[in-house]
Amino acid sequence: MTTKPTILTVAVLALLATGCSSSDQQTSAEGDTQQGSGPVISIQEFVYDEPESVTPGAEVTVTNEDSAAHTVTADDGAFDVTVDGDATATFTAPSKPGEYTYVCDFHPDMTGTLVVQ
Ligand SMILES: [Cu+2]
Repeated sequence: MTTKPTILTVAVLALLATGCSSSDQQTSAEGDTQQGSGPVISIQEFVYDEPESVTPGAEVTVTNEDSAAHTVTADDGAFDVTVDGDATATFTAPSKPGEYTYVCDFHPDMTGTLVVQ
């Protein structure tokens, strides 16, 4: 019974060595850079904290620090995204410049304005 564990150990070590030699690190580094540079709407205690403006067609990240789910729903339907509690979501800003008022579907008192320019 001593040979089988030895063979398994060698196999696992070989797999680990293969995984370490891949180029995964480059891919993840690029992804982190893109995420960090985009506009963010953060939601905390049922209040939107929005950027001054975003560029047309920008990917907007929505971070929800509440335990309750919220939505970012444009009054004219230009965008609509649901963000679960303690979660993050993204949506694409309208391509047409303007001021887009939005509301939370679940909490009508939550309102904001997305300025696209
Ligand atoms: Cu809400």
